[in-house]
Amino acid sequence: MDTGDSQELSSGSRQLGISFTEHIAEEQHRLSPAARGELTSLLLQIMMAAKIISRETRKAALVDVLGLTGKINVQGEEVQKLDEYADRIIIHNLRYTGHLCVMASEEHEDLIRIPERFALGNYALIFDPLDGSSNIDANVGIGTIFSIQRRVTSGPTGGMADVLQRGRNQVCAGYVIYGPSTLLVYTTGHGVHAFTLDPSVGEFLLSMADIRIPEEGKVYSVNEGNFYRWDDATRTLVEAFKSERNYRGKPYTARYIGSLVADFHRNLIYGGIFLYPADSKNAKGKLRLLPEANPLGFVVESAGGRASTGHERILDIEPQALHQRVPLVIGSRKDVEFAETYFRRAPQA
Ligand code: FDP
Repeated sequence: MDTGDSQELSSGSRQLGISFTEHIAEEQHRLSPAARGELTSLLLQIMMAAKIISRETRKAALVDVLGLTGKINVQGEEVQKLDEYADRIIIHNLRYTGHLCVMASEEHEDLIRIPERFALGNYALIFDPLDGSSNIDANVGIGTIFSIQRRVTSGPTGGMADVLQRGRNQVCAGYVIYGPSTLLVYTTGHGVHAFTLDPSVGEFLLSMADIRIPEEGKVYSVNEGNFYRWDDATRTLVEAFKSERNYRGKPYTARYIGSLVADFHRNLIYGGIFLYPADSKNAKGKLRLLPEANPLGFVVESAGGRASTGHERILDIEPQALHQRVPLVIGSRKDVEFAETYFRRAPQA
């Protein structure tokens, strides 16, 4: 029986409807035929964790998982039960694979070591298990964000240097949104692809291939409740978006969910800009460089967009600490460039 390429069922890794599993196997073969499949297998385990988290978020209200644990995390925020659950699922699904040397989660103060009984691998995984957690109880889209770096240390364990790498070194990054449908978006720097979980077959199926963010958008997305905490440059910029004093010469539409993955994904598809600038309460911004800004920066740049602090490219920042925060200005290229002209006129915090 001929099971070779001549009988191909699909016409390539970017055919809509193809499963995530088949897509990444095909992509690996196409982009690096000599690879040993480590990254592929890592991504499959991330997909597995996402399926479990998706299942739990769907039935959470029924089984009393929603609500706070009563604990405060390293960021000084209240920890939601689902955050803890998602964090545990990811660690347990990834630590034994033999592909990771270390992990870092937004929920853990220190690095997460691979237990000695498991083999070490060539990659480091950085993740935010459940982003947008203040929205959990309201049934609003929340998500998991992940970033994969190649190991740079040698020795018996991975270390901080594996995690504290510039965003431009990322091998792969993406996110999963648990919303009306569960969506997985990822890039290895060669196109951004989205997969929708089909619950009837339990597989993520390719729903958008080679996503390109529109060069300019109509949407600005920022928590305007912080207006009186902003500096003059930020206030003038946001006023420009609301008026005709912007390069498009017409007002933008405001959209703010308050769940980074959901706000980011909407702008990726429709075009637009998301900002979480520094303010008098969050002098360095609120969002984290490693589990949030870097992976979304890698995704947006791979889709033709731009990610910046307002002063410098996110992916060029040399990380100093695991939980470092940065101002984030991200989205359509022209909108971000327009915003940068305002921030660059103001002194850098
Ligand atoms: P949350 O606090 O709900 O986890 O990263 C944290 C984050 O959400 C982002 O998802 C979101 O974009 C931002 O904070 C919302 O912050 P504000 O409530 O200050 O607007």
